[in-house]
Amino acid sequence: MANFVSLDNLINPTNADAMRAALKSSGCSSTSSCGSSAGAGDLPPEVWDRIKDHPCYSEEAHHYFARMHVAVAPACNIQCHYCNRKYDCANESRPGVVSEKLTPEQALRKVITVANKVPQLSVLGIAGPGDACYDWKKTEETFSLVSREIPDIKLCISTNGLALPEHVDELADMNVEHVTITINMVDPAIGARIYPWIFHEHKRFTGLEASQRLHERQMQGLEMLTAAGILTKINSVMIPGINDEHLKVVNAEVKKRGAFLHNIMPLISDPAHGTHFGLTGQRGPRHAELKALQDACAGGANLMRHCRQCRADAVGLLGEDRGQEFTLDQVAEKVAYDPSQRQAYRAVVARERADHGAAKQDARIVLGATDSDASILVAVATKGGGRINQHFGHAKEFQIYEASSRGIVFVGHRKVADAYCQGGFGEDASLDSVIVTLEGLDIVLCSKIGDCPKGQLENAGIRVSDEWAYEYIESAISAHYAREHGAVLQARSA
Ligand code: CLF
Ligand code: SF4
Repeated sequence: MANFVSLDNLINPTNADAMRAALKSSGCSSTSSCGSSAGAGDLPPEVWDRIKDHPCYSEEAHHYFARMHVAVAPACNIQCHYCNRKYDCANESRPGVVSEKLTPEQALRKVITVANKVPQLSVLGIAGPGDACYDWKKTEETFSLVSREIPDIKLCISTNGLALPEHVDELADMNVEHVTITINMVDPAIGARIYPWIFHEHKRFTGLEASQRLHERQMQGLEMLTAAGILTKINSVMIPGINDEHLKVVNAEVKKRGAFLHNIMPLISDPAHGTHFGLTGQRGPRHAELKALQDACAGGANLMRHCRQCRADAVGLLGEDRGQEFTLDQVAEKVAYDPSQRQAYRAVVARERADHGAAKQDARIVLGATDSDASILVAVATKGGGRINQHFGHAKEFQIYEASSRGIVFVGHRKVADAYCQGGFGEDASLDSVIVTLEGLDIVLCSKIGDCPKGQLENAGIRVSDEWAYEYIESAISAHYAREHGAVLQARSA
């Protein structure tokens, strides 16, 4: 096995010295000179610098960095047919859902508490549970309080766009470099099927007029953000039969106006949520439909494929939610920020990233040496750090990669209803649902799996391997691909 620093090594030590010790004892032999740009890709350096710690704006960063949302903005000025903010369940992950709303002062204490305990924290987002721009005073006050205490935390908001234009200057002044607008249409006739009403300039609008106004404000807001140099991400909810084909047009239109990223997310629809779409039986897209739409948009605005559709009070790496560890009753009345953990973690990640970059480069060489047209889909169980470091039975989601001789691309994730292992024992009922979730994939890579579930998965036609436990994801996938498709493994060039 290659030398490595596991994510557990990085985050479990309780102080900065312990983190450094973990790095020192890892025996990692690579140096930054053998590393590639480690995810910088072909972005201008100044842009990479602004996204390299943002888990939503950089797929690579989401292996290392965490965001937290504070639910300070409950009021909303529009109604979306997929939203019902009254419903809450601590186990549920979808936008608009929170367990408790916070005042800006409570939010500050919570952010400091999380920053002291979660060294991966890099971004503070306000994503409702209503609209961050409409409930502006609380958004503004929260950002101002937090940035005074933790100046290096990135500030990020998500908005429906209706109240955005009047706040763009203030966002730029507050150094908010990342804004998300949810744009589901550029055709008001389609919008009328998604938005029953909006509230604007002290009046309520319905039907086509409502969607027309919303559309105009969204486009204006996007253009203003682009002009202000703010990196804007567009979130779109894919609603089969309503806006699925239309989102290709949305992709082109937002690209034209300078959007940095386009995140096409599946509609979450369940009658139990009490949303209009849930109650009327509007279905969400299947995995393959979502992927086909994302693939069809390739070449337009850059796509984000690693979104986890977070709750408005989410805390942690994107694939996990530690919000329940930081409810208000667990936050002290008096808190003081201690930057040492976050600083030490960043130093460790810088080293780890260089090594990961080198591994990715090696993987590209291995794949490029194959002589095959095959394209395979690989599911990975990971706790972060870009490694295969999670037991099959503990995985609540699998990250999905597509590999071919052209390279390895992250194409999404699949959540499982319940992890297979419950309280130390495998659950057959959970395994059945995991098997359905993994349908259509070529192989699952994890750090460990028992013979019994492995056999049952293989009977269902799904291969699983723990041969590459704790390796980098790309190293493992390329080695598997090369073995199956006839390449000769090449040694890393020094
Ligand atoms: Fe939050 Fe959104 Fe900022 Fe990220 S989430 S406000 S950009 S810090 Fe990220 Fe969550 Fe997807 Fe949003 S995974 S729902 S894209
Ligand atoms: Fe819900 Fe957000 Fe839509 Fe408002 S903009 S109705 S909070 S999803």
